[in-house]
Amino acid sequence: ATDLRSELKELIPEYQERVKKLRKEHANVELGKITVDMVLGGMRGMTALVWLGSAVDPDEGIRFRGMTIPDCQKKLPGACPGGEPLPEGILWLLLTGKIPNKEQVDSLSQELRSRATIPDYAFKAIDALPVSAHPMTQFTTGVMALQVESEFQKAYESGIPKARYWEPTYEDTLNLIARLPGIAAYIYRRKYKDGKIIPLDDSLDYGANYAHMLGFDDPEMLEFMRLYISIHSDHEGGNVSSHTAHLVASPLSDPYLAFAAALNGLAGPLHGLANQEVLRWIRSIVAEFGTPNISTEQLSEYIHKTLNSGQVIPGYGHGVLRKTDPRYTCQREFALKHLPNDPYFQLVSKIKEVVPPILTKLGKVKNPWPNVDAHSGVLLNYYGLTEENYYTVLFGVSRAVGVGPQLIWDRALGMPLERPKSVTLEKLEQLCAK
Ligand code: FCX
Repeated sequence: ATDLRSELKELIPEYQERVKKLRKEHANVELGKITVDMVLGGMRGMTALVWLGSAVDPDEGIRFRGMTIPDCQKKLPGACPGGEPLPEGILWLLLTGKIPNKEQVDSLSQELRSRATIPDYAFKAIDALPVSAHPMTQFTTGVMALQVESEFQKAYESGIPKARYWEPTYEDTLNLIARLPGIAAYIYRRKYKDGKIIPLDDSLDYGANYAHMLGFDDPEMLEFMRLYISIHSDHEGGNVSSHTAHLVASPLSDPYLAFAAALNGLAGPLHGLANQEVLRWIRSIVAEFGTPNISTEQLSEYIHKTLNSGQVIPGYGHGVLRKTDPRYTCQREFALKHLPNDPYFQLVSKIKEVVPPILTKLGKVKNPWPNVDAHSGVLLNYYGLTEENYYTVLFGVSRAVGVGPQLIWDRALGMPLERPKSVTLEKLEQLCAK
């Protein structure tokens, strides 16, 4: 089918059967043991969630429905032949597990544009905040205002049966994804530019339209936005934003409520806000030495200064990854192709040489290598999106493309309310004393 909803509808019975079979025939299969270290250590390594769209291997990094980033670049349709994957293609892939053709992706582009109209009160809700409010605060406020139109909430109130929950969830998710760029662009224009809305361009795809509405029309920037949204979309289910969305949706909170919660998690400096922190840190290096063109010794000295003051090196380390993040690598390749001589890019390259040995020497850092956030800022900065406090909003728009499909599957598969067990500290001590 050229229509995503019909394609999905055909798949649901088969997936439902698979889940039913697992629960019926394998309910008691053990997936590992739970240790005290896991309970006190942020549940690292504890397999506790099902996530259909993607999985992260510690060494290899992300695969979207089994496909690496280079696979996606090769096999998913681009705006032009050989171009970066269109986010519409990623959305299609994550939701259905199938590689869409150009016609399917174009029809999804068109569908998203047709759903993109934002009610005026959403802009007004944002306007009620001072311009000085952090862009992520303005963003969640905008998303909460969009919730007013939730189809799921209306359908639930009118008694929709459980077997059909996925349908209004699909509608909410597609409407949310369609409207996020307009909300996000408005925040950028309001905070940093003239406040005037640049309307959607009917000839542009999703990623290009977002760049356009922000005020950027350089074809290279449009390509970067397509790549950016695609690689930031999904990173399996246990990261803070994805897990939050899934958790909050589990008592049947609608996709807007769930996604606003996810954004609030993304806004933490150890998660999505790290992209902002990276550029801020790079700027502080340049300010310290008066130039981005510094020696290895100067850089090493500055890294030690950051660590000695008790701060983390933003953009380095990861909860799951143990090698360089392929999302970093593909941004580096994009930079090598389009901006090899940019002094900030060269500084980022130097940081990648100097930081890992220093973090390794600390002896406690499990992954000294760069993550996705170590690179995005210098690319955005190069294309004129210099306001780093805005960067996490770009991450947020992208994350909806990954989280949204899972929320639809959660309802299609009848996933229950999430409710793990907790213990008191005394109880934990008692269990250990045994
Ligand atoms: N700089 C300095 N210290 C670091 C570090 C870094 N980049 N990364 C980890 N460490 C420290 C931890 O702070 C911890 O120290 P402590 O025992 O004194 O508290 C120790 O090393 C062990 O942490 P580790 O097990 O390696 O890492 P975690 O799984 O606990 O945390 C994050 C992973 C990502 C939170 C951590 O590496 C970090 O703070 N990195 C910097 C922030 C960042 O880039 N976040 C973005 C991550 C991601 F890509 C995303 O969500 O977008």
